[in-house]
Amino acid sequence: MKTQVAIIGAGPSGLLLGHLLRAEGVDCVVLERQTGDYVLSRIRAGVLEQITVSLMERLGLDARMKAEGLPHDGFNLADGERLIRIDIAGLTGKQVMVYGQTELTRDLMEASEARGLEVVYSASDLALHDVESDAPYVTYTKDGAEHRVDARFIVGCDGFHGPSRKSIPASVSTEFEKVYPFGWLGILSDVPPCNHELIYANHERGFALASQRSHTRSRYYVDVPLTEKIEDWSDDRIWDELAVRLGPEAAANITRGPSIEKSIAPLRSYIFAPMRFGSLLLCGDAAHIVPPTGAKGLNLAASDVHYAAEALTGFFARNAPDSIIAYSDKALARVWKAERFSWSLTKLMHRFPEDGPFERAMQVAELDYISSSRAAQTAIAENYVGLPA
Ligand code: RFL
Ligand code: PHB
Repeated sequence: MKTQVAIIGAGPSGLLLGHLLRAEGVDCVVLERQTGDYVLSRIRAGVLEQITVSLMERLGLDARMKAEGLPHDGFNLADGERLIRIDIAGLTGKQVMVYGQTELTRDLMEASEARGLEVVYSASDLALHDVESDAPYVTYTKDGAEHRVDARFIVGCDGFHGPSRKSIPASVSTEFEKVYPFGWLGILSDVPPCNHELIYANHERGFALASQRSHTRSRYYVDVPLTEKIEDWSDDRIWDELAVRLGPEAAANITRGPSIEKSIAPLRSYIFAPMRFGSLLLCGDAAHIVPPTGAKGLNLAASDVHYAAEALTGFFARNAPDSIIAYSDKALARVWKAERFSWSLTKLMHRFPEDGPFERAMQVAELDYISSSRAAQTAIAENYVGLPA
């Protein structure tokens, strides 16, 4: 098979890019290792920035998001006693949209056939070849048969563990990494949220986040040491811990219920540069990971895809080959700022094993400063809502 762009991975990056390219008349195919149902079973992001919402609008795939998503004007930081509200709408004139990654992915998946976007699921043993040349190709196996896709470009949208990034030689790339000494234990439950806006809490006992997917579905997290086993966390133990860490005001409004999903996700900051090598471009988690504290992972994937679509349509539709060369620097400029914000909010809101009373006092002082400074709140709000692309 021959195409203009071979996209590896049908997560949100791969599907969004596929739709944007098809809308501009660029030929592409998306190759995914898992089944569609498996991709939809991964419970991940919940908060969309304007850039992600705008891409769905541009594609005309925003109807369900507009009907079922919850626009939020603000969120809260908690220090164990009080809530500090960050009025994102008042401070930036913008909003964020609470709409699950699963739902966004479903909307993209369901529209692919009608939009002429070919997605091959259950493609195993995928390998990239000749990515440094102008004639790269991908091989994979499906239903016992071997397949080959020749393309002008390959875009790696295959997440942190995918093969794309690994086909870029170490001699031309640099990795930046920070692994955090804790993970987030998440619980999803069909109960009303304890608050109409998100609450990120830094309590003596650790971090907690009260989030939501709808008026009837809640998503909560607590941080736990990486040595913890999910089997040791009964639903009751998680609800008890949330009630303490979120503080008395939120605790009074928590509705408990059975978990639909429960998992521990490690926290990491990671950047791979450059985000292009020869005819291979990287987008999303394939190139970078942020700790989830800033709600940036999916949104950064969307901004990469926006730049990649611009570069690729520039190449094919407008005869502008330089757009491909500019891709990595453009994408990385936004990535680094989102990495910085996610790292600083993670440091502010979590207890680190090496922290003593001094570091705790610094966190309390910073939260106190934020509570009284419009300038500090504006800086947080404009980063949270998403810096301009
Ligand atoms: P994905 O979603 O990992 O998709 C990659 C796809 O590539 C496929 N793949 C392969 N396909 C073919 N051949 C191979 N060899 C392949 N290897 C892998 C995979 O099966 C998969 O389908 O990456 P993508 O598209 O770049 O999207 C990134 C986002 O998923 C991620 O950044 C966010 O989920 C991060 N994240 C959050 N982001 C936000 O913007 N807001 C949030 O509120 C937010 N909360 C979160 C999060 C991530 C979390 N976890 C579990 C890591 C909360 C959590 C708990
Ligand atoms: C979520 O709802 O899963 C969520 C929300 C905000 C974050 C991270 C995760 O910062």
